Amino acid sequence: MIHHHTCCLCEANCGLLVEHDGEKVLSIRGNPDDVLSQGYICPKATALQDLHEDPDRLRQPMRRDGDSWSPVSWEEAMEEAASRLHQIQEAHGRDAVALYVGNPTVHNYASALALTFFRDVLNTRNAFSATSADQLPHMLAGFLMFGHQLLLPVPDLERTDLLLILGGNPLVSNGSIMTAPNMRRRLKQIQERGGAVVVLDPRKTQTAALADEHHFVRPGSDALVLLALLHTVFAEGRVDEGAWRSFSKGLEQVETLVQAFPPERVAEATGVDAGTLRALALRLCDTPRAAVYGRLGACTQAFGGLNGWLLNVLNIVTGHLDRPGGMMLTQPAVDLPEAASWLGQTGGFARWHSRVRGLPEFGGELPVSVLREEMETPGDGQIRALITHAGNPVLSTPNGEGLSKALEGLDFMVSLDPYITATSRHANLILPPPSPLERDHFALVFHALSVRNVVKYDGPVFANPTLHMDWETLLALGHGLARKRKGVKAIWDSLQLSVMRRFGMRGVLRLLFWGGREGPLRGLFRRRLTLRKVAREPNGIDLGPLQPCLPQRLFHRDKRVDLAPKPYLDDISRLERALEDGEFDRSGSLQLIGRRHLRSNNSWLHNSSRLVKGKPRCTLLMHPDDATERRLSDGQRVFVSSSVGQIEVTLCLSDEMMPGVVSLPHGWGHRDKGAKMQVANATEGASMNDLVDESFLDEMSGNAGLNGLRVQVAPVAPSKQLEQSVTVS
Ligand SMILES: Nc1nc2c(c(=O)[nH]1)N[C@H]1C(S)=C(S)[C@@H](COP(=O)(O)OP(=O)(O)OC[C@H]3O[C@@H](n4cnc5c(=O)[nH]c(N)nc54)[C@H](O)[C@@H]3O)O[C@H]1N2
Ligand SMILES: Nc1nc2c(c(=O)[nH]1)N[C@H]1C(S)=C(S)[C@@H](COP(=O)(O)OP(=O)(O)OC[C@H]3O[C@@H](n4cnc5c(=O)[nH]c(N)nc54)[C@H](O)[C@@H]3O)O[C@H]1N2
Ligand code: SF4
Ligand SMILES: [Mo]
Repeated sequence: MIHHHTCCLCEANCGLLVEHDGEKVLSIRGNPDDVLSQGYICPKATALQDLHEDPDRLRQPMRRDGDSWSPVSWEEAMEEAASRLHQIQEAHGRDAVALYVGNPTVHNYASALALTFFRDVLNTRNAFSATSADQLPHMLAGFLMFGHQLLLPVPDLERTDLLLILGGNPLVSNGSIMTAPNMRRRLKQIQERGGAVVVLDPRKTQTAALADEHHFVRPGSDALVLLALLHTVFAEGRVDEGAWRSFSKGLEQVETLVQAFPPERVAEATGVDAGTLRALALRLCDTPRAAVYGRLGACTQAFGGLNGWLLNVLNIVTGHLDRPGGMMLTQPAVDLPEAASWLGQTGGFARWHSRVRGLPEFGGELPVSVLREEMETPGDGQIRALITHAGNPVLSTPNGEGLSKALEGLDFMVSLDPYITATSRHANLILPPPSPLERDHFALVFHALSVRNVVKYDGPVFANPTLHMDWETLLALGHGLARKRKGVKAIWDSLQLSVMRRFGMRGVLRLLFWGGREGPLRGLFRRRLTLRKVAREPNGIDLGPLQPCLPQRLFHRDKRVDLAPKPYLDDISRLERALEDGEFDRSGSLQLIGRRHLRSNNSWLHNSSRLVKGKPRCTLLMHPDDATERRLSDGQRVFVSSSVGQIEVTLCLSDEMMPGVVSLPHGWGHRDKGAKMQVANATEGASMNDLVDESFLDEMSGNAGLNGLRVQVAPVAPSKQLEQSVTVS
C-alpha cells in the first residue's frame, strides 16, 4: 500500500510516497506530484524508516533511578510529573520551573499549538527555546519593523534574477526561512534565466561552489558589510523611489547613520575589498528583481540583531521588499501571524530581563545562553526544575558541558523525547512521542515561510492508538497541573484544557482553516478551503506565487514600516566600538564557525546507520596556511580549546576555509555525554558547543553567538608531534 506523507525533518517539507505492507515500511520515495517538491527528497527522508524502527527509540515512559532506567505506565508518569512540578511551583514560585522547547516542535503543528496552551498554564518567565540559538534576529526585525514577530520575508526564488546569500548554505540545509525543496534546481534555474547567485561566507560551501560569485567574509562582520552596501546606495543616490516610501518611516535616520560606514572603512575588518562592496551594492540597485537573503550564520553572531534589521533595510531601500523577485511576505491559507494576533500575540521584546545577567526577553522567552546561570545562581526565581520538549540543549546550546553539570543539580526534570539523549538522560522521567510516520502532518509554520503559497495535509501512515502524541502529553500535563491548583485561573485553565484535549489539535487546525484567508468565513469570493477539502488532495494545493501585500499586512497601528527602531540605532555604538577596538582583527587566534551536513539534523538522526556511515564527519576544517603556521598536518588529532572548554577532533585541511577561520559541525559527542543510542555512540564526534562561551552572544537581542568564536588549536600530543617533525627534517 502507498501512503502520501510529508517529511517533517527540515523546512523543505518534501512530499513522500511511503510504501508499506501492514506495519512494515517497504520504501520511502519522493512524490513526483507533490505541489512544491515535485519528487525531490534528500537522503534523510529514507531515515524516517530508521527512526520508526529504531530499537533505541523509547516506546513507553521511562523513569530514572540513579543511572538505570525502567518503564513506567503513562498514568503513573503523568501523575508524578504533574505533582512534582506543582510542588516546586508552590514552594518556590512559578519561575522555579523552566521550559526548553527544541527545533522539532516547529515541524509538528499539533505540538506547536498545544504548547501555546501549556505555556499559558505553566506561566513561567523561565521559558527558553532554540529560537535564541537560531532565527531570533529575523523575528526581532519582524516585530520591530513590521509589528509582528512572525512576519519574515522569504526570497521569491522563482522570479529573482540576483540572490545574495549571507550566512546560509541552502544546498546542504535545504533552505531555512525559505521552504523550497530542491535548492540545487532552484538556484540553477536562476542562473539559467540569466540571473546570478552571490554568496558571502567564511567558507566556500557547496552553495558557494555553485554560485556565480563567492567572497570570503570575516565571521561576525556582516553588519559592517551591510552598512557599507547601504552607504553606497545612499552615497550614489540610488535609493529606490517606490511606493514603500509612503508607508515607511525613519529613512533619514538610516541615511545619517550609514554615512559613517564607507566601504573603505570596513574592508579590512570584513575581509571584503571596497571595490567588491561597491559593485555589489550597485548591482543590487541595477537589478529590478533581486533579493538579499541572510540566514543562520548572519544571526548567530555578536551582531546578529543588527544583521536582521539591516538585511530588511537593504532590501527596502533598493526596492526589493514586497516586490516579485525580491524578498516577499507569504499569505498562506492558515495565516500564522494573523491567527497569533487574534490571540493577542504579535511578539514582545525586553518586557522583562533575565534575573542574573539582565538579558532581554523576546516573544515571552529568555535567551538560552542564560539557562545555566539561572539554574546555578541561588535566589528568588532560581530554576529548580526543567521540562524539555523536543530539544537537546546539552548538545545544541552554548557551554553544553556546563549545562549538563547544572542539570545534575535540579530537583526535578522531565523530557518529552524519543531517546535517552545527552540532555534527557538527566531527566527523572522521559515521555516519548510516536514516530513521524505515526502522526499527521501540516506545515503550519513552513507554509508561512514558503517560496510559493501552497497548502497540504497528510494523515498518519500508521495509526497507533496506544501512543501518546506530544500534544496529548503536553495538554495532559498542563491539565494535571491546573487541577492541583486553586483559584479562578486554575478552574479556567482546567476547563479550557479538558475541552482542548477532547477537541484535539486537529480540531483547532480545522478552525484555523475556517478563519484563514482562503476559509469559508472570509466571504463569497474565497476558495472556501477547509481542512477536509485540503486533506482530499494528497499532493497539496497550489495557491499561486507570492503577492505584494504591504502595507495591509503590517501589524503596527500606523501601518508603517519602521526603518529605524531605537534598539538598533542604540546598538550601532557597540559595533563602532568593536571596529575601533580591533575586535575584527585576526590576532593569532582562530575563529570557529559551524557546518551542517546533508545526512544529519542538528543533534539527531545520528542513530541511523545509513546516515552516519562513511568518513568521520565531526572534523575540524582548517586552511592549509593556518596549519603550516601551527605545524599541524592533515588527519592529525587536535585539541580545540576556548575560554570554556576543550574538545579533541581530527583535523582536515581544506582551502575552502577562509584563512584564520576553522569549522566544526555541532550536535555530536553523544557517547561522552551519556546518551543511550547504540549507533550514535559508536560514531566518532565531540560537541562543538562545549567550546561555546555563554557570554559570546549578541548582547542586544540575546541571540547566542555560535559562529565566530575565538579558539586555539593545538596537537593532541605536542611532544610527540615535535619529535616526529624533528626526525623528518
Ligand atoms: N554550535 C552550534 N549550535 C547550534 C547550531 C549551530 O549551527 N551551531 N544550530 C542551532 C539551531 S539552528 C537549532 S534549531 C538548535 C536545535 O537545538 P535543539 O532543538 O535543542 O536540538 P535538536 O538537535 O534539534 O534536538 C531535537 C531533540 O528532539 C527530539 N525529537 C525529535 N523529534 C521529536 C518529536 O517529534 N517529539 C519530541 N518530543 N522530541 C523529538 C530528538 O530526539 C532530539 O533529542 O541548535 C542550535 N545549536
Ligand atoms: N542537513 C541539515 N539540514 C538542516 C539542518 C541540519 O542540521 N542538517 N538544520 C536545520 C536548521 S535547525 C536550520 S536553522 C537550518 C539552517 O540553515 P542555514 O541557514 O542554511 O545554515 P547553515 O547550513 O548552518 O549555514 C550557515 C552558513 O553561515 C556561514 N557562516 C558562519 N559564520 C558566518 C558569518 O559570520 N557570516 C556569514 N556571512 N556567514 C557565516 C557558514 O559557513 C555556513 O555556510 O538548517 C536546517 N536544515
Ligand atoms: S530536504 Fe530532506 S530532510 Fe528536508 S524535508 Fe526534504 S527529504 Fe526531508
Ligand atoms: Mo535551527
